[in-house]
Amino acid sequence: MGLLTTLRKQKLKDKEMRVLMLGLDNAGKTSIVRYLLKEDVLAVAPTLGFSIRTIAYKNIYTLNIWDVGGQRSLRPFWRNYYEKTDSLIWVVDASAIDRLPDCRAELDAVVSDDRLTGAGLLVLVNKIDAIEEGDRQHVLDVIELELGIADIVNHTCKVLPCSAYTGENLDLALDWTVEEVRERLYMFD
Ligand code: G3D
Repeated sequence: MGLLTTLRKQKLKDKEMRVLMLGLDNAGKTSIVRYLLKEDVLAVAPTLGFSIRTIAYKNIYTLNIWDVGGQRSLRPFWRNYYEKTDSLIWVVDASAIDRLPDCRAELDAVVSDDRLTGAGLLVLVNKIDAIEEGDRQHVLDVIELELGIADIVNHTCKVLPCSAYTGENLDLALDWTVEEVRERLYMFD
């Protein structure tokens, strides 16, 4: 067992997980965290650096969520947050299809960084409330295709539509994240 795995397992025994939340600016990262913390989602202001928010998951695990600003000028600094990440959440704006090429380029760079190898990857397609019911599957298919999700092989990956406004699928997002980390780290027992 490698040193990194040992350290991560120790952290898991301490019941702590480090979750890095990234994506382009305006995707809804801060709003999602605010929803999960039962804070007023409509009171968000742009994240100008990063913030660490702590979520107690089912009174068992403590999730430290690193919400890092996604403005172009901040993206070169993302790599400073990779170390010790257990799980990655990538947030995409379902209503900003025109930004998918930019989103893909950034996601490609993130998932191919060695420091994140092995971390689970949850792609949250946020603002799904803004898409007509009948168009949702099509929008999800386009996003999966444009982001090249099928080509991501070095991360266990899941795509979930969600909304920080309605809370749709956000409990499921946490469940998946925690379960993926738990299964992966205990696999070495
Ligand atoms: P960021 O942290 O990724 O930069 P924010 O994104 O959380 O600051 O959200 C950016 C804008 O998107 C905010 O609107 C916010 O209210 C809106 N938003 C976030 N999540 C959702 C969602 O699920 N559905 C919809 N319809 N809008 C959402 P403003 O107007 O403040 O820029």
